[in-house]
Amino acid sequence: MRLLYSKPSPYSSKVRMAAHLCDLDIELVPTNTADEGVELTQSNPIGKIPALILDDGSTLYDSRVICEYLDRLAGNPIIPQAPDAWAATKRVEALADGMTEAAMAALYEKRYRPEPMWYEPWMDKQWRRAHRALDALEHEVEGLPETPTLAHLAVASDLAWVQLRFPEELNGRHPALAAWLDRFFESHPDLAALKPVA
Ligand SMILES: N[C@@H](CCC(=O)N[C@@H](CS)C(=O)NCC(=O)O)C(=O)O
Repeated sequence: MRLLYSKPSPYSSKVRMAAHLCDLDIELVPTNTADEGVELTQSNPIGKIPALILDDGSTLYDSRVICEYLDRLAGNPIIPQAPDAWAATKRVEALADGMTEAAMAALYEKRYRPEPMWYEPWMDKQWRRAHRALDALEHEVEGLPETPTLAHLAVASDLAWVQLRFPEELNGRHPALAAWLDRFFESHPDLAALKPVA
């Protein structure tokens, strides 16, 4: 299997952590989404990473679908299958990824639009969304089980991305989450090696 990814991408980081815990070997293909290259757009018409190319040439996206697939291939080591535990895991994943989606929308506003066109009320809305999600994550991480699940991977990759792009948001505004992230990566150095980096 081959994974179209980039090093700073939080969703790619989550998939790489999942593949690691599922003990699956995946070839990594560095991919710049700005190029809208043929391999990317043929693998994922939406033109986003991560995208997984399976051995038979078929493809999978987005990160949540890829993680589900890897977990099934490996016999469910990271997604509990009992309904309540499954729901708790997937809710935290959706919350962490949704937080990142909002913060990334605010980032993209400044990255991809000329400054005179930046629309502050829209960026403010994204940050209100991200802040609510970060507040909720502070409570959610307290209830996570000891053994890492997909929920831990989503929270860790998403928080590490916030720390990379908006360090003050995590270290200054959410020190409890920053401390959780430090503790998690200290206990799991193999996963720390897969966090988003510039
Ligand atoms: N919901 C998707 C989100 C994927 C996503 O937004 N990926 C970003 C990189 S982390 C991307 O490809 N951005 C390029 C763009 O939006 O043009 C997932 O979980 O895979």
